[in-house]
Amino acid sequence: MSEIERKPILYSAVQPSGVLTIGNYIGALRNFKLLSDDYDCLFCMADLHALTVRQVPAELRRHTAEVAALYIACGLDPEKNIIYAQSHVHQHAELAWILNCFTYDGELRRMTQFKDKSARHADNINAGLLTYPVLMAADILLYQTAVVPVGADQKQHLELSRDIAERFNSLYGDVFVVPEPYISKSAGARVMSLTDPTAKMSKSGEPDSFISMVDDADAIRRKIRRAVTDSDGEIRVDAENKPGVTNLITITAAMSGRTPDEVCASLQGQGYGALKDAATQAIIDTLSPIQSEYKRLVADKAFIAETLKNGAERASALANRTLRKVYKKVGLYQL
Ligand code: ATP
Ligand code: LTN
Repeated sequence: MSEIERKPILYSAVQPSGVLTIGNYIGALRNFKLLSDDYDCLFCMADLHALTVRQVPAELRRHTAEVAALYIACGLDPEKNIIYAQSHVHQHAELAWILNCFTYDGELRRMTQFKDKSARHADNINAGLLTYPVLMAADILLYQTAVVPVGADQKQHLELSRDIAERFNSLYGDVFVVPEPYISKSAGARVMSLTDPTAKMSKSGEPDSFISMVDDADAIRRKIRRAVTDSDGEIRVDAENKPGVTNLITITAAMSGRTPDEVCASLQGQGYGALKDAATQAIIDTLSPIQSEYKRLVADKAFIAETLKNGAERASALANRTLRKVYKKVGLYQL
């Protein structure tokens, strides 16, 4: 446990609301292994957050184990890093309640994700969807997190976490570390849907719109072949006028460790067929080794269970210190 206190804390979470996509990989997972050298890291499966949208119980359970296996298959050592499920550490829900009392209704209603998800799930605009960012603030603040790697879509939520932390600290003294966003060099890499390249690729999108981390070569080839492009035939980066082609260039570059310019230069004078072949190959080459490791891990149910148990124990010990301090500060009777 002392090891976890030496370096600054990095916190990240993914909702186990589906199978992770190459968008999650490019925007998040692929950077984590490098970061884990410089930070003490917690990687969480945000299963409580996933409940804000209706889930099939058996699938939520399965996806939670799968995300854990994927984290490890992407090179994260579960001894060195804390890999755990949010619901296994009860302090998250408890701190979220307290923080709810330090967050204003108006702040929550302004959140872009709340507005988007309310529109997409108009039949289920539950209170959890509104208070989602408060639970996220609790996740982060419980561990005295210094940095949170976030994609553009989560920046607003992190700002709110900072506001809540500062509000609480100004009332009760320095209880929370105020977290900084971590914007990686590749933060610009936002992967778009293959069927509608003006929308973000999302694991809860329709099946042909994303490539999952566990898709086989045939599925990858088929989905890329069908990906929306345009009719001008030129391979160049122009997100506004050529979102589909730009997206394929982004994916190819990210998956082959090149810059978008290098990808364009290597395909000069060729058509979209060549771009799609290059994208397909880059994805298959990157995912193959991860997939074989993933298959081995996910089949080992005892190992996954042990990893989650160990992660929850370590996370819980850390979380408890912050929660005790908060309870004391706000005046809850101490036994
Ligand atoms: P959902 O479809 O359930 O809303 P999602 O696929 O959008 O989920 P999240 O679980 O919200 O993914 O995000 C996990 C991490 O992956 C976050 O750090 C997020 O910024 C990153 N991420 C998600 N989608 C993309 C994308 N298309 N491009 C780049 N990064 C992404
Ligand atoms: N809201 C995030 C998932 C998430 C998270 C967090 C990310 C939940 N808690 C804490 C960073 C820190 C998402 O949808 N990407």
